[in-house]
Amino acid sequence: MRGVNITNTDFDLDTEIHWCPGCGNFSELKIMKEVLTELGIKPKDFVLVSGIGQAGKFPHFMKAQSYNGLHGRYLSAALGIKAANPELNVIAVSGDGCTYSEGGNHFIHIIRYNPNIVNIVHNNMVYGLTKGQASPTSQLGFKTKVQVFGVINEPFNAAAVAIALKASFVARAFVGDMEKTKEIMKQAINHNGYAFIDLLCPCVTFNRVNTFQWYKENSYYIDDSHDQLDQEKAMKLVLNTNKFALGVLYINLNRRTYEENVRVYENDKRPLYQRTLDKENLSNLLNTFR
Ligand SMILES: Cc1ncc(C[n+]2csc(CCOP(=O)(O)OP(=O)(O)O)c2C)c(N)n1
Ligand code: SF4
Ligand SMILES: [Mg+2]
Repeated sequence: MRGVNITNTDFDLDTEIHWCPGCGNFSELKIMKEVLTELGIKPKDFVLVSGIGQAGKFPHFMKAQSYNGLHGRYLSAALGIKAANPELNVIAVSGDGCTYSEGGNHFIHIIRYNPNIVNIVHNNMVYGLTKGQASPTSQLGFKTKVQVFGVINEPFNAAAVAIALKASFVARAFVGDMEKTKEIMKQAINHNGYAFIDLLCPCVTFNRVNTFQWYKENSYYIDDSHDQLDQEKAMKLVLNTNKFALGVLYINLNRRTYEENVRVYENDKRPLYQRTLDKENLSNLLNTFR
C-alpha cells in the first residue's frame, strides 16, 4: 500500500550509526530512504529483513518494521512475512557472506519460490563484521589475515546463478553512483516477483583492494540496446567477469509469484492475519491423523 505526505525523516532513527566513516553502507541507507519516500511507501507498510553482518545492521539504523534474523537465514523469514501478509513491501538486505556462504541454499531456493520481495545483497567482497576474512565473492589472490597466501577459490557469480535459475529480476548497481542505484532500486520495488540486486558496496576498512575507485574502474553500464528479456544475452554479460555489467540485466515475465501460486490466496485475497481460525475445521483435520 502506498501513501503520500511522507518525508525522508520518517525513516530516520535517533541512534548512533556503527559503521566506519566512508563505508558504502551509508550511501545505501540514504538511497533506500529516498527511494521509499519518493515511491510514497510508509514505514508501516514496509518490512526490512536482514541477516547478520555490517549490511545486516540496516534495520538498526532506519525506522521500519523489521526482522533481524540469523546469519544466512534471513530470506526464509522474508518469505514467511510476505506469505503471511502479501500487502507488505518486503525488502531483504544482507551481505555477500551471509547470502552466498552461510545462506547459499536459501539464495537458490528463494529464486525458485519467487515471492514478490526485493533482495539487496551488499557485495564488498569480504566479511566486514568479523574483521576481514575472505567471502564467497572475494577475488582470486585477495590476501587477508586468514587467507595469508591469497584466496584460491573462484568468486561466486551470484548474478549468473540467478539468471541460470530464471530469476524474476536480476540487477547490479554500484553504491558510488547514487542516482543510478536509486533508479534500479525503484524498478526492483515496482517489479512483481523476486527482485535481486547485486549491490557493489565497498568496505573501506577491511578491503583496501576493491575500493570505490576500483569498482568504478571495473564496472560499466549496459546500454539501452540490451534485451533484458533475453536470458542468453544476460548470461553472456555476467559471465564476462573482466568488468561488472551494471543495470537491470535480466527480467523474466513468465513467472507467477509465490503468493499467486499458494492455494491459501486462491479464492480469498485477505492476508492471513485478517482471518479467523476455524477451530472446527482444524480439529477435524487433526482428527484425521489420530
Ligand atoms: C551461523 C553463523 N556463522 C558465522 C557467524 C559469524 N559471522 C557474523 S557476520 C559474518 C560475516 C559477515 O559478512 P557479510 O555477510 O559479507 O557481511 P558484511 O559484514 O561484509 O556486510 C560472520 C562469518 C554467525 N554469526 N553465524
Ligand atoms: S568494517 Fe567495512 S563493511 Fe563494516 S562498517 Fe567498516 S567499512 Fe563498512
Ligand atoms: Mg561482506
